[in-house]
Amino acid sequence: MASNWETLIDEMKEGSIRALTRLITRVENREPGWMEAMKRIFPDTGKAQVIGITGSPGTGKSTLTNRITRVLVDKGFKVGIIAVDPSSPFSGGAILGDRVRMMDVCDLEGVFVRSMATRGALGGLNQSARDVVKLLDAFGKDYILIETVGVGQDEVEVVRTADLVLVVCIPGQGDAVQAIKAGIMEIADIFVVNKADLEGADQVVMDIKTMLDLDMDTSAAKPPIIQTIAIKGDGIQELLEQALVLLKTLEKRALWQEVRVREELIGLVEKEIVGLIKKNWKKDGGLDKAVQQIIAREIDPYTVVQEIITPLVSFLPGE
Ligand SMILES: Nc1nc2c(ncn2[C@@H]2O[C@H](COP(=O)(O)OP(=O)(O)OP(=O)(O)O)[C@@H](O)[C@H]2O)c(=O)[nH]1
Ligand SMILES: [Mg+2]
Repeated sequence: MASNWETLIDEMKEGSIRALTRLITRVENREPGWMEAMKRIFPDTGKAQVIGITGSPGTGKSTLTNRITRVLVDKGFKVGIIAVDPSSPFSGGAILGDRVRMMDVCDLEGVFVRSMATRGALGGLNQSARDVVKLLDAFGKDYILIETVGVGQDEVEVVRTADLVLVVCIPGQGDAVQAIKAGIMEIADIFVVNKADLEGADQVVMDIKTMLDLDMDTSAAKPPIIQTIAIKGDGIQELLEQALVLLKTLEKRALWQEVRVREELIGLVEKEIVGLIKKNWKKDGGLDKAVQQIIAREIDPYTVVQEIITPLVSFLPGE
């Protein structure tokens, strides 16, 4: 491992925010040695609790995140925030920094905010978020909040793996119904009906209750529904109390741990093996040759794939 990785990790462990920021960027960019670096960091992870905050655009997720952060900081906790920016379909990149600036808690002692683009992450959004969570965890954050817009599979995947998921709805947008459509209904541990100062908040609560009652699984505990007015801070204490209680009691946490580790492992292996094959295959012109041979019908793609896979199988770990 390049020695500057080591220096960065040491500095990060001593509390350097600059080192943390650089580590995140370098791991996100998959700079050589990133895996060695993550290996060194892994023993210091597993302590932070991760809360996902999702919902339709403009429901007040950032305002809630700010409020929750303030309460946690007041309680003496250190908080990391990951704000996932939807990438513009035109530029392919994100409006990076915008979200970070929106977070008025950036300057609070013990708070670290990181923006992340939905696209462009070399390791994939999901893995990138997992890497950042680990880095923040190792840095000593007690709570990590991940804000994502609840549209699009990638964003939903990211919050899904949080220890606790808040799904934010607001009155007057049929958001409760939208939530089901986006498939985020199932992942909610708590429903937050924000903008309760607006007309129709009670109706949204009723809608959510109705939907939950339709759920066939009557044995499962229903997620609480909490009304908030994030701009004023109303309901935030109650929300957080419920969240902390659930975090302590959720069986999901243990179950998820297994699912998460499994998914992460398979995801990493997939990415690495494919990357390795591509790199080596291209290097000696083997890929070009195979393409030409297939076009000339001298060989079929299936044989080519089997030729690659077969020798691999004997090296795969067994039980
Ligand atoms: N009336 C009212 N407005 C609110 C409340 N909470 C947030 N807002 C406003 O709603 C708008 C959107 O708030 P954000 O916190 O940026 O919402 P968001 O869900 O993070 O938005 P995106 O990240 O763009 O999806 C802002 O103008 C907030 O001031 C609330 O409780 N009541
Ligand atoms: Mg936001």
